[in-house]
Amino acid sequence: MPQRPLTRRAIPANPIFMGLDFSTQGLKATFIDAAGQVLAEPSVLFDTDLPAFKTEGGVHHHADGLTVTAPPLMWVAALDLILARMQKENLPLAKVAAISGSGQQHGSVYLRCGARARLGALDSRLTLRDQLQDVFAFDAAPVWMDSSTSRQCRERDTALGGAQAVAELTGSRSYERFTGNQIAKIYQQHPKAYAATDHIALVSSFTASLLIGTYAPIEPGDGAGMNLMNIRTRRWAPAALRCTAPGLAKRLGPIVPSHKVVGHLSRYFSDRCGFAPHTQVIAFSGDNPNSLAALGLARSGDIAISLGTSDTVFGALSAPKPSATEGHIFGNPINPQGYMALICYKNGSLTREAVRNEFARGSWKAFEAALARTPSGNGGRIGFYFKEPEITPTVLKPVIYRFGPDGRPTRFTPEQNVRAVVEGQYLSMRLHGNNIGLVPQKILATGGASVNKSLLQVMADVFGTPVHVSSQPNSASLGAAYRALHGWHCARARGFVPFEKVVRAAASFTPAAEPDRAKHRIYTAMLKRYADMEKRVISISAQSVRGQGRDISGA
Ligand code: 5FX
Repeated sequence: MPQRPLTRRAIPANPIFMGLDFSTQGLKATFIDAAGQVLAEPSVLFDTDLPAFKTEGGVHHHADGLTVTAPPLMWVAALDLILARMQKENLPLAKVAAISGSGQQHGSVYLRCGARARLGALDSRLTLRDQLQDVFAFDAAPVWMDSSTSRQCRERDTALGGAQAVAELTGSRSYERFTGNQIAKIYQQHPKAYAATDHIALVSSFTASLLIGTYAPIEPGDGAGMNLMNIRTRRWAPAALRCTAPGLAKRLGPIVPSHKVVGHLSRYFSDRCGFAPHTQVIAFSGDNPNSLAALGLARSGDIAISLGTSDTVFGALSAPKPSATEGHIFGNPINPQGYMALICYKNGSLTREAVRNEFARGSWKAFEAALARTPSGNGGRIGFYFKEPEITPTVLKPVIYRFGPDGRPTRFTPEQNVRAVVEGQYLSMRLHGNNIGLVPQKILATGGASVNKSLLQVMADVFGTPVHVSSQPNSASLGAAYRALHGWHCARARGFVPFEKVVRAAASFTPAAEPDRAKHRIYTAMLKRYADMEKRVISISAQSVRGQGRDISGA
């Protein structure tokens, strides 16, 4: 999609729309016009632009190896900084008619009593950061990479009748990173701070709250990532709240449809940055629901694979089958009656990069050459590379497993390691995607690593379907901008308007790889062995976490 600079001299006659994406590593804004054309995309990187917060990849890893948090004040400071950059670039903020946004999913922000009043009375001469330092009941927000709440997950399973019952009710079995389990841990370990908490927000609703000057509600795309929302009614599930912490409903506030105007931009932003006072703010959602919106996936059919910090596989569904073992069902942010299915991997780009650094001299060129020199199927070798504790499947300890064609642990050459990490990741996506109804006719590849053609060819061969790519490598902020445009149209029509009627410019896709049928047959034959080995890996890893196992990680 061609981009042209947006300056005061090139102010479009029509209103413009802004999407803000608070991802794990940074904040990005996407400005579009009413036709969906991208106009400008300023951004901020947490580690380098805000070094005082001392994050690595936007987060703090704690000494227990399981707890991962981020400072919520950093997100506030990032908003200050990106707004300053927008002003410096002379972006015509007064033309912005509506804003929506995206946040890394599952992360939670705990606001103390008095926070609402503070948000509503901001002084436009000061930064947000200066005024919001002490509104947090906790300075650390648990984020999606956290895996420290296994105990709370088991307690939820027991209270609600088992893993399948939790999945049927909330769309997912109990997952460590899901917000309800994080809230339960905070309530149990810090009861005084929990008592002092007036409001609990997701990253998405917290950042929307900054804009509207009061607590913004949660919507069903992101609300489904908490193990607290009834996935079918899209309301809080009382039994799920009860087994989490007392007084939770009032701390969470309501759930509203994703296309709803949750408020208008507070006066602070018109006085300080020149936005129009009536700018609408549409409910913010999670990064994955926003990525779905960027691709216009309102109905079942195509699936998307996003190759990013976390790899995700997702698509729209009309009749979800929540599973006690696989993935998640979320609300579909562009179809209020619809759903989306998602599988999430923690070991995405950073793990591919770690293998590249160790076995391909840190060069993508050498990585691609290694892929080209090795046969599809890797001669029967299968590898599992968990640099981070993994979500799909659950593996709580970082470890690498390598199996030879005879199924025995073995060493791989550098080239075999390169092929094994790529094939293993896609075989896993095919296996687990199938299990929750994500069977692609066509794959839309997005995310930073989707620029790598040889990765896409292996993807096409493993799935046996064509792979298309978007000209927009990072889609959550674009999806948020599209949702701003959509919500604005819905508000004007005083009711829901089908997304595809008003957002015709959903990201344009171009073919990137066609499957090779013979290679696809090799992968289909490999899938059963992969599934069997994955079971072994889960079992070895569970024993090793309990201190009885051994790692088999020959290089
Ligand atoms: C989804 O369930 C996830 O945990 C991740 O994709 C986060 O949303 C990344 F921000």
